[in-house]
Amino acid sequence: MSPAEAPPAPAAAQWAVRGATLPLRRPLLMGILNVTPDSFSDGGRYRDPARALAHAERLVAEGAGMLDVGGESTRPGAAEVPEAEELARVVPVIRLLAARLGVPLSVDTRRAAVARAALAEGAVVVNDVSALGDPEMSAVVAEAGAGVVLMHMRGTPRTMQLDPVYRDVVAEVGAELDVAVSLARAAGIAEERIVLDPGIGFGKRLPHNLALIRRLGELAARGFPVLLGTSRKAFLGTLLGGAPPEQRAVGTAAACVMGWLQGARIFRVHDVREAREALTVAEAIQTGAEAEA
Ligand code: HH2
Repeated sequence: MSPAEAPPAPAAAQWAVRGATLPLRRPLLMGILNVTPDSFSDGGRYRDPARALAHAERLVAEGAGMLDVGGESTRPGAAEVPEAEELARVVPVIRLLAARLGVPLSVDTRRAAVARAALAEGAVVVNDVSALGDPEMSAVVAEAGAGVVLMHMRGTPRTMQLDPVYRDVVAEVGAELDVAVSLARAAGIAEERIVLDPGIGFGKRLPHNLALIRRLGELAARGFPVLLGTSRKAFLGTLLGGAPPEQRAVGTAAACVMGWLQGARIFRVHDVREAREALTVAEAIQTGAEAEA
């Protein structure tokens, strides 16, 4: 068998986050909690910490193994939020969830200062859609011993969908993530703390998104766990005849299953129950094991 035909190396089966190791033999669902006024599908709903907690509890009851708290919308065209505003949105919610819930918390931020504050309040992962774009972010992650998600994006949320062009999207996304991994390593972030994410919808057109999911195995072959974020995204609306975000849960679940078959292990979703059911069935068919009651 030539090297080109060799099966992809299995991605790591666990993820070392701050103070814990998360098993990844089974799909890990990362429930989304956007404490923003303007996120594309759930903006404005969970800004009040008590409502955020109630929703977080629901996500956990539905099967979320961790929660991702975000205070800045990164939807296409979104403008930057001032740092003080992002801190004011995120910090009280992380503090409350850390005190009340037993699941690992991740903070979805591009800012080192927000990451530092969230880690101090009990977050254990930094989910960075700019893959260490803030020059201080890698040091913050390394010093805290936090887990980190390195996501691929072309440009910024304001500009990323203007005219994304790739010759081979999968190869280019992989190569750009390799650069982010080198940065992380150089800053002293341990390899077992790193997760890669192709950044579905971040500077990608429909064919790019489909190719990235279809060929996700090429990313997983690097040996780092892979996170897939397809939840309710615009490409699903396009495929589903213009369905609005709240009608994209089944499409999201289908994308999760395809990602799982290609080696993705962590799924960032709004609709946890639907994704969990689809992945449970897919996994049982794949392994022949009986689904857990
Ligand atoms: N997608 C969004 C935000 N953060 N993080 C990772 N790692 N991967 C993703 O695909 C990803 C992400 C965008 O979705 P959402 O949070 O629902 O919307 P908004 O950015 O409008 O808050």
